[in-house]
Amino acid sequence: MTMGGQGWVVFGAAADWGAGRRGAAEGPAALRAAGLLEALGTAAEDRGDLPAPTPLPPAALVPAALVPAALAPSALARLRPEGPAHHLPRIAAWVRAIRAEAAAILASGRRPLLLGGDHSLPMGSVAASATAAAAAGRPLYLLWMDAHGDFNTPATSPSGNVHGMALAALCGEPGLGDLWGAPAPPPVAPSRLALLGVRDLDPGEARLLRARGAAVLGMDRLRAEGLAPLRRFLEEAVAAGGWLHVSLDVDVLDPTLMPGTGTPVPGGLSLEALAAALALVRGSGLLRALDLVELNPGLDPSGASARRAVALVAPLLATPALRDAA
Ligand code: HAR
Ligand code: MN
Ligand code: MN
Ligand code: MN
Repeated sequence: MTMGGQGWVVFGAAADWGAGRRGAAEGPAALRAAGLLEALGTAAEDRGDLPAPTPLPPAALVPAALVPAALAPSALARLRPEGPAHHLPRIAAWVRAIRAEAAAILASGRRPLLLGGDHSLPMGSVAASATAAAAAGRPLYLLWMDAHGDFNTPATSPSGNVHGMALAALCGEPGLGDLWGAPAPPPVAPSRLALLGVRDLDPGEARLLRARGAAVLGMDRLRAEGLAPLRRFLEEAVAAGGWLHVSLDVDVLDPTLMPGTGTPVPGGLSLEALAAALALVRGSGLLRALDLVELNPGLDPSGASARRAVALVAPLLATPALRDAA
């Protein structure tokens, strides 16, 4: 079979405005230096890194409820980055650029692989997947592999860091203003969302996740049930004729294996467990888009973190064919 119609197109977003510390912007270069493209083979195309976009005017983004009525525009500018969603105008510009790139790749019948960068950036790539799936009449399933829930809003976030709010915003929770511009993407349905490997939820996001009914396959559940809940999630997606987007935050791995990430949390996945989960994803034949985010190579001078990330995703991307190319 030919890979032309379903091959991967890699693009980088060297940005880390959504994270609490700098360094994830070096992720794309480190992943390439660790041999990502060689591992993907000749079927993949590398578009390089997106140019840094110009930040949007803050006034377009601040949700009305968070802006005191009498605040002058100059004072508004000073709300950043100390406000409830740090660096939002810059992040929104990146999100829009990433959405456009991923949408163009999907429209060409190929599959986008976003190299981050921090985990706010998939607000762009998942938005593209949601829009394209809706246009194709397919339900979008989203698998968020992460130590964290990323389900805060500016109102619940303990940090103001937007990478901890990305998934909530994608599910339609308010608070980030007109992040995407028009047309807004269809929200991800929490009933078609699974979080895998979670072990660090803030109280507000834990309540919100529970209220929305998303499947939280946390480390406690994985220890008790293994990958059976993930298998069921993927079977449901297959039965529904869905599309699958996987957003892989490298901090899902245990920090002893993945020290090169900005917000490590002990008690994470082993290499074997993550490889097994990704093998299930591959076997589903549904994978349409992948994000590989939160690698912060400066925190692991040995380079092992980047090499592990490449070794883990390479077999996933060798997926021979989609179940249904429609
Ligand atoms: N939950 C914390 C917050 O919202 C930490 C979020 C850290 N997020 C990431 N991406 N590294 O998963 O601030
Ligand atoms: Mn900041
Ligand atoms: Mn994350
Ligand atoms: Mn995380």
